Amino acid sequence: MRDSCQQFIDGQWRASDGGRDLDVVDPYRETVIAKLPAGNARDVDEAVRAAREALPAWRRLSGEARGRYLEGLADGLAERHAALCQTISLNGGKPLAESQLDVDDAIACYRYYADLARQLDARQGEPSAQPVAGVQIRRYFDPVGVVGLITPWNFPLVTAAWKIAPALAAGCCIVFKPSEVVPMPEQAIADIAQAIDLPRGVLNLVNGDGRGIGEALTQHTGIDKISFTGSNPTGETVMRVAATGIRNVSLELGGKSPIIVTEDADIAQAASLVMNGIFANAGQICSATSRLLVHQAVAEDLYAALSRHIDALVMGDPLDEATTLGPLVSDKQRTTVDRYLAFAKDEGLIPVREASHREIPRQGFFVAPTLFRDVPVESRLWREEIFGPVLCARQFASDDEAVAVANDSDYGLAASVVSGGHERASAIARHLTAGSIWTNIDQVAPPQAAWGGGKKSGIGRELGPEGLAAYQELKQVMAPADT
Ligand code: TXE
Repeated sequence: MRDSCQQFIDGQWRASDGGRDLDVVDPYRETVIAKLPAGNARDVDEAVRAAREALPAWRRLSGEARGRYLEGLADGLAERHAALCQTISLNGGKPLAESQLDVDDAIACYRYYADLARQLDARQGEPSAQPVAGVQIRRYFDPVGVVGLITPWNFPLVTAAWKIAPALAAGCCIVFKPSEVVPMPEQAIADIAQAIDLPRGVLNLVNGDGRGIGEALTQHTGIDKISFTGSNPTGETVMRVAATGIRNVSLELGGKSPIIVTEDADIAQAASLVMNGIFANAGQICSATSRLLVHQAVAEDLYAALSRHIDALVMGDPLDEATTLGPLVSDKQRTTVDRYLAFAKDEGLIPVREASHREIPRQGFFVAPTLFRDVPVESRLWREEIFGPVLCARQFASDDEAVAVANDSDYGLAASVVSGGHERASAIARHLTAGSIWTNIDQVAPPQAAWGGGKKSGIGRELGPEGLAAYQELKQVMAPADT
């Protein structure tokens, strides 16, 4: 880990003049582990200028060459694997096994887009698949330009990789603002960029919070596109600000994803999938399946199995390999989740596992894992993203009812179906409104498969070929057919 973060601009780490220091906190020990020297609007300005200067050469480079740099970023992360896992767990409160996923998935993402970058060379100038008599149409995939990337704290390396890798593959130059809550792991990306001699200005990193740096970045007219992952209110602000100058946006926002368990499901498998869907990363996942819809015939069996699993969760030091449920990322996030538990009391919700049944570690921003049953669809806990280890359940009598209740949500990011028969699971999935649906499988998010959702879950897709297209402008060159 770097002792102190600075700003990485034009290929160099440099100190900010007049920036503020922000506390970086270990959410388990509740101690300040670093001071983050936040940048200021001047740093953003210089980072944008460096990115604009680097753009002409970077976009002209072959996809093959850009792919080599992306492999270099992946190799750099792989070399730092163990240290990064420690840093992610220390700064973010994730159990070590989950931090490993963050690093592994980020590496896989850089390698995947290295491949797509290489394939891009052969695709430039491809004939259109829609022939027009007498006209030859050739398609080119140009980079969008200079992009501002803003990420949250819940998967620091993965959310960064989902943006940085396709942006570089497409030929864009970057100004990246990591979350101020978990900024330590992301500094490695700039270190690696420097170590592999990524051309100056192609990737710039400016530290700071939303007010200081996020706003300066979204407002900067030298930025052609903003890609943002975070909360809905901030997403709305980003979109509003990007309207000035008609700048492009991609938004990956919240979710309130359902998991449907039918009466023919294997209860042991269902319990495991439900547990992973809501308690991984202490529920701080945009795709967390926080609404359980279980067929009334097997509801009691499933609740009993879930209670046993919840009992077996080990809350403790994220750096201890035995820990399976870490603290929430911050005191602020714990307060948010506690507020929802207070709403639950006011609403008279029935906990299957009472928070008081579990002893919470004395230190750390912990919230006890909680399961509410028979939650009315009007409940705030059923409708709003909580982003904590809180599962709301209700029963259904038919698949049609399950689908209707699942789709009755402001969000449309993800969903899960657990069923005895694959055809039945697929039929239910076919009628759900969500970007990613898992049937009888954990929440896998391979780089090959597009990620994103409709309704208030955002705009656009990350990952897959669509994730690359998000950083490209399609250019069509037309000529007489005989040329
Ligand atoms: O998000 P913010 P927070 C949801 C989740 C959580 C809630 C709040 O429900 O409880 O959001 O989390 C930057 N202009 N998600 O407060 O504020 C900020 O510095 C530009 C879901 O952490 O949206 C950080 O880098 N940028 C989500 C990033 O936006 C601004 C993951 C996210 O912060 C800005 C995280 C501004 N005006 C939280 N204000 C998911 N989709 O997975 C802040 N930022």
